[in-house]
Amino acid sequence: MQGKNHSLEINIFIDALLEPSMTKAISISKEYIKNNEDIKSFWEQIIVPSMHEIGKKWADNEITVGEEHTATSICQRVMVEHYEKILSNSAVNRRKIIVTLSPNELHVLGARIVADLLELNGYNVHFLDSNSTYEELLNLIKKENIKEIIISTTLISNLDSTENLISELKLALKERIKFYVGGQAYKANSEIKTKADFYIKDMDSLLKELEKENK
Ligand code: B12
Repeated sequence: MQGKNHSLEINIFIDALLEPSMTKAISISKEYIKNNEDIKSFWEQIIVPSMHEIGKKWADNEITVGEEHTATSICQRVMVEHYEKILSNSAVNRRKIIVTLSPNELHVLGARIVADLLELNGYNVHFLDSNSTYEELLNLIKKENIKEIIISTTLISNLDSTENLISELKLALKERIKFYVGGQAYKANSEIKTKADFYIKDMDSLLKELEKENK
């Protein structure tokens, strides 16, 4: 399914999200996903553009915030439907990584996609959403001896809190930890550094960078 024009599938998927029909959304994904490669393609080529389109419809007052919420839940449910396949690849190379969100960031789907695709590539991912506290994050880093942390940020207004979080963690941890940041908040200005070690523009670049760092 990769390398083709996905506009038809995107439109059908958006219709299922807005109907809303969980059953239709799941069956569209099952029809599309025949192997592990298709998981990455479905997450990136169907779910991401569909949710971005949902965002435009919300901004244009064509749909309500409730419909936006429902669309997110359906996407999360679709992703869970295929999680067993993802898990069968996870922890193959056993490198532990934390994927988390900036403080106050409620947009969880992008981070979840990043986490799933890292697991699909053999990483052992610990996922912390924005309900987690700073202490929980710090304890997990220490307990699991984490060396790499990925932070996803959607709202530009959350960039300052991201910078504070990274500064505090760097101060609190004696060991050298690498921070990788990305997400929509950086799209307008990739020069924003938020004291992270790397700004990464997409999933393929993240996988390359992680590999390079650990050679
Ligand atoms: C669903 C949604 C919500 C839901 C989120 C529910 C949930 N549990 O996630 C709810 C209703 C809570 C919500 C709330 C708000 N939202 Co909202 N939301 C969206 C919407 C429609 C979809 C988000 C999504 O899932 N996108 C799909 C994901 C998969 O894509 P992604 O985030 O881009 O992730 C990909 C890449 O960016 C990348 N990536 C992400 N992180 C990282 C990290 C690294 C290291 C790397 C390499 C890559 C990477 O990988 C992903 C896969 O390719 C977007 C529209 C949009 N453009 O995304 C608006 C949108 C993000 N929201 C917006 C706004 C304004 C808000 C609110 C401020 C509204 C309000 N006034 O209350 C609040 C803020 C809440 C908060 N504090 O976070 C604006 C943001 C504008 C801006 N530029 O700041 C958007 C763009 C809508 C719009 N068109 O205006 N929202």
